[in-house]
Amino acid sequence: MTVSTKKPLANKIALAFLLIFPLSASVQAQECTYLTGPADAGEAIAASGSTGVSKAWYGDATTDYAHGVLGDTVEANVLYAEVQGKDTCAAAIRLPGSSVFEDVTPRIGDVTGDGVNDVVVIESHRELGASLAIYGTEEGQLLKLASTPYIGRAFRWLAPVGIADFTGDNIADVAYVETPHIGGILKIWSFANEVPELVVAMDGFSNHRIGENTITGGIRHCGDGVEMVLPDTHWENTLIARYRNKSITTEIYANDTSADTVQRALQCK
Ligand SMILES: [Ca+2]
Ligand SMILES: [Ca+2]
Repeated sequence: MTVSTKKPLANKIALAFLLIFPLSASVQAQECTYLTGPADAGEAIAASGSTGVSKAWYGDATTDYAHGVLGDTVEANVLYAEVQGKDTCAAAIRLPGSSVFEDVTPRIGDVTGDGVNDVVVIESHRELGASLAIYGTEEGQLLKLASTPYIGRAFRWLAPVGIADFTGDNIADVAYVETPHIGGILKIWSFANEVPELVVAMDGFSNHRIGENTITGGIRHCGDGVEMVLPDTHWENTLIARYRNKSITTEIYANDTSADTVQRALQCK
């Protein structure tokens, strides 16, 4: 309930203030209004000094896609992104009703090779399942630069391993596990010049369990090139996977997949 109390003296003072300082109302800072996203969705922040997208996060919680592999059926309809050096409200893009961002957090990196940071996200279509999509910004607007084909069926997901240059062309690539719950396939994609290209695919991996709101494993640099840390399909072993000579080789790091073990592997221990 709103209580209205008349304060004639205060009103006169306020009016006098406005007459004396007529510009004060027009120099107010711009208000940015953001929709709230899924409760456990994190934000991504780019390294300082980089160009392009500096911060990205999800908004507008929706229950339109009742898959629920991330612990609840609340996903996001909107992606927000701030751009380095631009002191304005964040750019925003809303997916059409057929799709949601089914993800834990956006990722920031330059995967197109132009030196400008992009946003890497998971989009799920209600009939075709997940796709990995790359967004950039242009004149304050977010736009999709490239994406992988949808998996092809509803409720089929993918979980990113990380962003790194696996191929050695000095342009970061993206690795993910497709269908990590039902026999995961590790895929590395290049998005150089905004052209999606599947570099390699190999089955036998997983990096997510149904109901968890985190993705297990990731990328490590331990002096022997880029390596991936992730569990095998049955979550029996923690593996180190490498892209070498146009194929993926694996090595067993440990015969368990506990969070501690995976963390030790990521820390090169
Ligand atoms: Ca880029
Ligand atoms: Ca590359």
